[in-house]
Amino acid sequence: MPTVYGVALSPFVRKVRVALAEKRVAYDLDPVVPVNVSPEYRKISPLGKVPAFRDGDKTLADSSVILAYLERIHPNPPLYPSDPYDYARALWFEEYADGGLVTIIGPKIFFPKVVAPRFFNQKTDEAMVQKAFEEELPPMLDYLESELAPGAATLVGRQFTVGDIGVASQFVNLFLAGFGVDARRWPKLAAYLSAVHERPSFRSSIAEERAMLGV
Ligand SMILES: N[C@@H](CCC(=O)N[C@@H](CS)C(=O)NCC(=O)O)C(=O)O
Repeated sequence: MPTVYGVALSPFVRKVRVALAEKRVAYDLDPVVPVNVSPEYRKISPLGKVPAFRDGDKTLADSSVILAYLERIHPNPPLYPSDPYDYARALWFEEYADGGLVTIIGPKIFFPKVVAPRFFNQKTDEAMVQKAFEEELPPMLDYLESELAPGAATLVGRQFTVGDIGVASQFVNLFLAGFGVDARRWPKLAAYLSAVHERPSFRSSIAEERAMLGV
């Protein structure tokens, strides 16, 4: 059975777990916390980050790399469109999440609201969190709202892709931190996120993470 390394609350670990669930692949989870990682772990993940992945004697790091590998090993259901432009758009939304949304939701909202007080006994910088939520995040949500078709449950055509996994995974962290997406201001995005988070693949991760945090 393959092993996923990394704590469940990481949006990048969640991406891998959701992809495995979509593809109905069983795996073990080794909940590595990416702080002062061991030299052994660094051999699997040279940047010291989570997730990493082991499949027999093969190891990989980085959620996007792992998802690309999984697609080749377990092609069904496909999480990458076959049309070249749709394929690139799915990668773009994955990048929008992994390189864009995370820079606000991770260090400016989820970390100070959830990780700092619970795991590091640190006070939340509420002013930073409010500024991130009220000023920095909205333009990023405006863009997603503009990209969604009315009633769409997927970002690229009608196929559920790595783009949806990346984007919806970041919003799990926003919601776990106690924030939401205002359906009056971003109606398509709010409905889209509800639909994606209702998928069994996301539902089981979210339930497990809520139980971990007691929220
Ligand atoms: N591009 C990487 C990002 C992974 C990442 O930043 N993971 C965070 C946890 S959410 C981490 O390990 N941070 C520890 C560090 O940067 O040292 C991926 O997609 O896997």
